[in-house]
Amino acid sequence: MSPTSYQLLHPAMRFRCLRDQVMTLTYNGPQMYTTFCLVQPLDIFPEWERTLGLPILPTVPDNQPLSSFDPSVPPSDAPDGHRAGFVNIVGSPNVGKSTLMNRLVGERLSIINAKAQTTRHRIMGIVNEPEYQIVYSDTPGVLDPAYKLQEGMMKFVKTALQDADVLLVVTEVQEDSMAHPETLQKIAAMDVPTFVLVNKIDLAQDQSLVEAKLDAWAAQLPRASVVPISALHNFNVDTLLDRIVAQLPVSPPFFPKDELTDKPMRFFVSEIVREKILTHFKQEIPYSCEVVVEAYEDAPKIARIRAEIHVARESQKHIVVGAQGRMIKRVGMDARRDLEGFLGKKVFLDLYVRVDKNWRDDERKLKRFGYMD
Ligand SMILES: Nc1nc2c(ncn2[C@@H]2O[C@H](COP(=O)(O)OP(=O)(O)OP(=O)(O)O)[C@@H](O)[C@H]2O)c(=O)[nH]1
Ligand SMILES: [Mg+2]
Repeated sequence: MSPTSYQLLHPAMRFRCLRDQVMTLTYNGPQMYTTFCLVQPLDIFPEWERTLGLPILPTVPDNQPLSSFDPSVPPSDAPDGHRAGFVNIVGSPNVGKSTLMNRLVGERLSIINAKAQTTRHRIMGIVNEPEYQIVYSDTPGVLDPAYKLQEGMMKFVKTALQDADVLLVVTEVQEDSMAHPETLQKIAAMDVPTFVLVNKIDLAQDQSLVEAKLDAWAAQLPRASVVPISALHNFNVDTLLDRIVAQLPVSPPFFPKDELTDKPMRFFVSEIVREKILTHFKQEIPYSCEVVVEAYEDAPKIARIRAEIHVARESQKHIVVGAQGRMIKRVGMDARRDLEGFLGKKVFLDLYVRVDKNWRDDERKLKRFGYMD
């Protein structure tokens, strides 16, 4: 299909166009009609139309070539000099990406754990100031997928590499190069402002080790700025923020200015439960569990939540439940305590364990859990 312009018949839409598809669409400002180019997929239109309650129609078929479309040009009602952009965080597993994003956003959006592969989704954290909006994305650690769940996780990373306005490549002081060389090559070929953040420098025995790592990364990604940080101890993170803002394109905001994330409350509830599973279980259990919030009743003083922990095998169910239900009780108690802090009210949490045979390789299940389209 050849590129075509479409008009969004809503007076206040924002969009983000990436070569052949529209990536994100928000609508929060007044008085704007806009056109955008789209090759595919057209099947997202009905969903948008339902959400907006408005039609999206092709405009005069001007067939504007995609190459002439510049999404960084602000529409006419962009506040003067306002900057906005997607600042995407990528890197090997366990290097501190989520710790950094939480630090930059100032909220505990992503769960953190000493075990690798803690983050499974792309999680956006939005920082709003009158003169800019930064949309950070935390992503799963890059790896070679061994099963379909990991394929889904790596798709999130792929998209984050494609739509970044600024890229934050996180590594840690012990890491010489990215665990996934193909991704490093991709990053080296990209043409967006890139920072390599050598994290965990608090663990370095001496300064010369840090300097050697900075040099090694400068050699691998010559166009990038290499910055030593400690996300955990908040070292150098403020300076980084100023440098990120300086690289943001001039653009209106992509999200309403009071929004903190793209994910719903249920997502964070399920992540808090999963975090407790990561804390309480070893070996394959954390990697075989998925948490789904089945019911969420939000009363003024109490939230009543029912969540299911899906495991891949019967034997895992026995481990997660534990003798006389002791383990699931501990997970539930810890999760409830955190949830009460997070939601700022009392929480009644009901946890169930359910065997969902080999869900990690079941496309239907992975779609339901949000890992695949
Ligand atoms: N000493 C030290 N530890 C850190 C620092 N930043 C993160 N960590 C620890 O490193 C571990 C992994 O942190 P995460 O933020 O979960 O790492 P991640 O890159 O998001 O991991 P995945 O989501 O599994 O890819 C946790 O135990 C953190 O507390 C740091 O600056 N110094
Ligand atoms: Mg993470």
